Amino acid sequence: MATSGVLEWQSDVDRAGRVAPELVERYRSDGFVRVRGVLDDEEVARFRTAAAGFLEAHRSESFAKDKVFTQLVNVWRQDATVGELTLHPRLAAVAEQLAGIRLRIWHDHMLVKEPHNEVATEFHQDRPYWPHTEDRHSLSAWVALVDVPPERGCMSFLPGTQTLTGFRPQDLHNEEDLFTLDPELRWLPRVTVPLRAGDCTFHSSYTGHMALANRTDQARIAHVAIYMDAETAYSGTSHPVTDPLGLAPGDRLDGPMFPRPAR
Ligand code: AKG
Repeated sequence: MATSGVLEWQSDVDRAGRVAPELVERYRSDGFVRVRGVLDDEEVARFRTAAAGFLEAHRSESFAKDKVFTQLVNVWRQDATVGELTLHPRLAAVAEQLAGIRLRIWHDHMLVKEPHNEVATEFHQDRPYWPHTEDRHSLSAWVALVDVPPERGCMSFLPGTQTLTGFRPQDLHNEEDLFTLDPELRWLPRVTVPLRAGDCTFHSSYTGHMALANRTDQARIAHVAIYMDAETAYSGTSHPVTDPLGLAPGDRLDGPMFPRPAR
């Protein structure tokens, strides 16, 4: 257990993935919550080593081609150790308590802000990008594999925005874009959430969020497991994860490409 002198850092989750009802309530009212100590020190070291190795071997395959982040998608299908993290039963147990429904993996991605990338990920919602229909809820588990203070690029959230379900996709390169859709959102409190390695934030796919720039010498390595309602169907719109699959609108997003996480 690490102490900061001000805070006693501790785990918010037991080995089986149970969290206190207050955390579930906080997630449901704010649209995000921090869960400390989802991974223990040994797990952090193992997953960080695997993620860093995968990053070195695959950096050139980044889906994002600019300085915002290096983005490696569906790592769980390519690296067995990182796959254990994506399908981690403790992480999934927390996600299902927060969501209150059965979930599947939509996809994962490793999001790395390289040292001194100096570029923020601007405010956006996730769900408008996704080709989903018939879903009741979806959420991301953003796992810090290194310490992520604000200066290394932690996330900030707009509490309560998980109820805003009608917006078009927003440009995460454009600081203004979300606020042009609703100028009132500019005046909401912005909650910035630093994480120690092994901590996690969960955010609803409709919650407005951004990540600060990395202004440090060390890479910000985050691994994000994204969960969708187990009943989700394909809407028919284009997305890099579903485009190669030859799906028809209305097909269920299930089977081995969209597994239920490990139990
Ligand atoms: C997400 O996980 O939905 C994000 O937008 C993360 C942004 C980042 O880590 O830079």
